[in-house]
Amino acid sequence: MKLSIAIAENASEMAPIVLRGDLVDSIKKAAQIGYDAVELHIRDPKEVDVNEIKDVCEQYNIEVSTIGTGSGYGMDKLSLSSPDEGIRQKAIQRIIDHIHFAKHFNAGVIIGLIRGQVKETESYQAFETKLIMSLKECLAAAEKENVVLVLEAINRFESDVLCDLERTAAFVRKINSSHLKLHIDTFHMNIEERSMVNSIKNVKDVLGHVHLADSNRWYPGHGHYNFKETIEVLKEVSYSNILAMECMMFPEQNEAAEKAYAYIKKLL
Ligand code: LER
Ligand code: MN
Repeated sequence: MKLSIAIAENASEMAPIVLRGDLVDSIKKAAQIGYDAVELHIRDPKEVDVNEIKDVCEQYNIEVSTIGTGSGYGMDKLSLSSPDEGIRQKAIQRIIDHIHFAKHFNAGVIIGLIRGQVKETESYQAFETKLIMSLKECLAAAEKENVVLVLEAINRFESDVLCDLERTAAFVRKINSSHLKLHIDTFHMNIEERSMVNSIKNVKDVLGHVHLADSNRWYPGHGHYNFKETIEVLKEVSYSNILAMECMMFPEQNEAAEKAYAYIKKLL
């Protein structure tokens, strides 16, 4: 398993983004700590210089594992399940832009909060119908570019739908595309799952991406989440992709990035 870390140019104080500021500087910092990859959280890929990112990754021998897309929902209010056709089309286009950007790095694209929420639609059925329609359009682009989309299970306090692994995996299986996988996050699992071991074993057929944060969303090792157990079960189900640190930057970003790396590295 390779270690990645969430980076963004800007993020709110409590957002689970570890390294903030100039993307090139964060990529250098991540490489110097020992990370294999970075997870780029970006609002609109059109605002990012692909060649600049490619060059620094090559120079520092580090990859871009994944693209975080949540600010399209948080800042631009885009939603793949919106009843407003204009908003839904803009959300599809934003994800397609992310797919084209991700293609340069052989990276995955995260479908997290940008899927929208049931409470913003008429009913669960309306939500699901629109989300499936939108994902099918995004997946047509993803299949063409051979980019994998990962659908994140997000806890009930942030999302009113697709919160636990069982239901999110069922949704992924229902779509039945080789380019759509399940994305799990230990912070959300700590709230939603009854047993981390059983939950992970039950979704191994669709598992595609993992976020790591401790129970308090600080860096792994600061709270009481059992990472040893989770990493053992990930090995048992032959998960060999990315583990991305998506945690808060406390007490300070460099310390969080270094401590997260040291704690998880020794468990691999
Ligand atoms: C995003 O990956 C996530 O985990 C959500 O909590 C949104 O921040
Ligand atoms: Mn996450």
